Amino acid sequence: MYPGGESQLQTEAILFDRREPDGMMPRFGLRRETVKQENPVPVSSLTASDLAQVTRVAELIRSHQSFLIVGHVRPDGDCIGSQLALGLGLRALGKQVRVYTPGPLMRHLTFLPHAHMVETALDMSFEPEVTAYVDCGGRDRAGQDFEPRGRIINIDHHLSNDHFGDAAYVNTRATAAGEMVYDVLQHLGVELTADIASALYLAIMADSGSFKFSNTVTRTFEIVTELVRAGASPSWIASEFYDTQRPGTLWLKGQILSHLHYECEGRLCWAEITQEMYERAGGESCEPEGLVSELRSIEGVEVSVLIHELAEGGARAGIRSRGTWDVNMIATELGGGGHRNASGCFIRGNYPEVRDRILDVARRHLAQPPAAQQVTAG
Ligand SMILES: [Mn+2]
Repeated sequence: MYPGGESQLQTEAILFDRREPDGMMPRFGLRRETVKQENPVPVSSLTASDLAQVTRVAELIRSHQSFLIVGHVRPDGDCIGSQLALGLGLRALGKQVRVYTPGPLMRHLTFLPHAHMVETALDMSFEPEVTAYVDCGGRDRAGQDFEPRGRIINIDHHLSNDHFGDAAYVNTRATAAGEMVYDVLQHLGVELTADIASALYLAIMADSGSFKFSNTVTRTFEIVTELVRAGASPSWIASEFYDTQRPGTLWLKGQILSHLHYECEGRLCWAEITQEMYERAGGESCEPEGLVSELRSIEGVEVSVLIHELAEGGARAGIRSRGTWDVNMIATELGGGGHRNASGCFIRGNYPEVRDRILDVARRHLAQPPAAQQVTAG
């Protein structure tokens, strides 16, 4: 099941250099420590406030028996990986666990061991003592119709998260929600099995853009080192996640790439996927993975926007930026949110009008230097 997963690192010791990249608040100070292979030290270098939050979440978990773990609509690798890892970890503690996503569950997310645990239809007869939100920037991210039951746990790394719930662990510096689930499971003393490690590896790999995005810091690699040690196979997970494209996906990618729009002197690049394009490609499940990030990679482009026409009317958009451009501000103004360099929004209404509104807000932000970006209420 895990090609290469059984091989263990033979390294005697690893040196951790806990410096942050320039411009970031130092989280751990500069210190070195030696980690022995036979007895890996858990990565417990959290700030006091992070640790207090993790402790509260862990206490709520310890004192309850049944859990519904919920993620966001259109789950990504971080969402599914984090949900599964938390679900497996709590089961290992003898808890009763159900894992739910409003879906749709794309094919490249179903390869993980125990992926069948993820349900896309909510069993209304299940009455959990606790609902645990994972990777949800707000309660509404779990779907408009979803109502939590029991106490609420909130584990998330989005800027838009308002610390909702009875126990919240919100860390906007975390690479992925998976990193935070790792912290919680470590705190609970859950053994890091190969299955849990693989789910967490997918989460962190997906949200860091395979360790390329600016959210990739020393702590990312410290945790990932532990995951690989526990049996996660980087090559297998990357291959299952990225190398499973359908012909329709590549056709759609070709259509989008040959119809790119450049504005604001080339700093804004946008494209759209209409319902007609999805129909010709073979359905929305043929959506290309990571395409909006690829548009940002074009020389001179600072902000990229990929707009999807929704079957029910309106649009959702992925928005990416590089450097200091804060696309969370653009998304927030459009009723969405996310991270500084990666955000999104979802707007109902007439498609051409919604598309133009998204573009107008993006153009206005790009007309001024990044430091002068202003959010207008609306
Ligand atoms: Mn995430």
